[in-house]
Amino acid sequence: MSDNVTLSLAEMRELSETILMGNGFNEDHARSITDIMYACQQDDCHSHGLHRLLMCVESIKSGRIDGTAVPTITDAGPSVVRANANKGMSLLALQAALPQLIEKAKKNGIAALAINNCYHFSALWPEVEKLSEAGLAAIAMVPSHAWVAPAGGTRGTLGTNPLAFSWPRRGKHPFTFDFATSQFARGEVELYRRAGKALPEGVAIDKDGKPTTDPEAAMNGAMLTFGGYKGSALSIMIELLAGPLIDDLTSKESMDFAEGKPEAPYHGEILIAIDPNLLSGGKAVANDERAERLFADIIDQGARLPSQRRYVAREKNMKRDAIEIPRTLYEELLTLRQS
Ligand code: NDP
Ligand code: PYC
Repeated sequence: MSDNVTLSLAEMRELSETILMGNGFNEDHARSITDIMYACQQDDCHSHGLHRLLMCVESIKSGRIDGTAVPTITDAGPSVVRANANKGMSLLALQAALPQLIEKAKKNGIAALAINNCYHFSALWPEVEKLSEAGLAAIAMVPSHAWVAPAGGTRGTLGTNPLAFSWPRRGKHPFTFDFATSQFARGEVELYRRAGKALPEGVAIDKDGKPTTDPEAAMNGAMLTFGGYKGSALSIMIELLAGPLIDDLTSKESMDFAEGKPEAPYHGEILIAIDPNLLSGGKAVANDERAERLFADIIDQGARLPSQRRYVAREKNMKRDAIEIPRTLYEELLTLRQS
């Protein structure tokens, strides 16, 4: 028997929506959560694909997420939209606020969306990619839980704090990157633990501050930022921009809020959308050509652009109408479907 199970794209969607609705999310939340996991699975981004259903169900079972929360969207200024997720998952709030963010960025050149009071578990690239599909450059950031030690530190203070950026390209998929500012995303460490694999050196320290390659010890100790003090500074910036700047929690405050419950982190998110046409004085077409020359020069050397792997995976998986997940995960998901 294979270690993996193959699902069609429709089966994957059905499995996810059934589990979410069977465990307390209403149809709108189940759809918006599934959309993002579907996108991840389709692009072979496994740490934030169907595996995250486990976190969604654990979170709602802990009794504090509102699986029926209706987000409140506020026009907070010419270039500012605020979305209150009202203790629901972030994704429905994002979905509801996105049209206003796009409209404001196109009108004023730049606009920001602050999402508040949301539980958050997802990858950010589908969000910035959507903004680039609307012709905008975009940045998104979130804190998480205080699992990551600052450079030179010994205990978790920072989150895994992802930073996502996207740049629109005419007739092509956007240039997009999205990564944790920790060496590894927490989800990746979990996948190593589930697979019984050792982590590479330099990813984490144990609870006594000693280097470790044991995923369990890493989860009980602290993870490390990428790029030493540089990643650490970026991570602190994300804490500030997606925390105090938008009147929401830092990773440390989010962890305290959870009171040890196995929930998704609870905090805010910031998205910034920029219109290349207004910012370049109406010369977006000419400047696009310059951006394309930059990309060509990178590819010409044998280097690859971030997201290139994803787009190849997407095409392959869409064509064969199939994705694979580990059999152990599939069996766990079937039990959630029945619960
Ligand atoms: P990775 O370390 O896998 O890096 C991902 C990014 O780097 C992608 O854009 C990827 O492109 C690009 N990349 C990877 N290798 C190369 C290469 N050789 N050359 C050029 N580009 C490359 O990501 P992480 O594990 O740090 O993060 C994974 C996901 O976890 C992210 O989507 C993030 O949003 C999510 N996350 C969410 C958190 C949350 O609180 N919600 C917290 C932390 C992470 P490609 O995809 O094409 O390989
Ligand atoms: O992988 O670090 C992570 C993560 C945290 C919250 C959601 N994903």
